[in-house]
Amino acid sequence: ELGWTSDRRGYRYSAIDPERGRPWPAMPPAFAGLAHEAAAAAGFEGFAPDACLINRYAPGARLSLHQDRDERDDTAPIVSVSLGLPATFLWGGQARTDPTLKLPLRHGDVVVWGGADRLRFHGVSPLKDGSHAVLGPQRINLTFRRAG
Ligand code: MD6
Ligand code: FE
Repeated sequence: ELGWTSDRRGYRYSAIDPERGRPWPAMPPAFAGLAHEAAAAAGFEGFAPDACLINRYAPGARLSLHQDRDERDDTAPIVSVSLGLPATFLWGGQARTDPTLKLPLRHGDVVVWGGADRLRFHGVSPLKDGSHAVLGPQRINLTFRRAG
């Protein structure tokens, strides 16, 4: 229902894909179901994502420490699915300068965060060189959100 867009006016969630001038493709039910079940397993019942951001990381790419705070509903968790090359997830605190845990993420891993931890700082260390048996020299991360 919603996708992350950027233009001269800045960044925001939008119901229209600006490249096609049409609504985004529907979330595959299997993906929405996986996100719902992963959230429930982590204690967040009733998660119904309306957005899935897809980020591709090539070797060397990183994601600096940040908070996910562009979603209207911050009572809903974030569900993050990692595919392809392994990565190190940085799990910080409520302040940018808090110490970070380093969590290895491998193909198929799912991370859920929400509740009191919903706005924790987090990021991804620079991806190491390599090639994944299925996806080749890349990592793909899906994050499911309740954005609207
Ligand atoms: C990850 N991704 O790739 C963590 N945040 O493991 C994120 O923290 C993230 O993929 C905001 C927007 C897109 C993302
Ligand atoms: Fe994030």
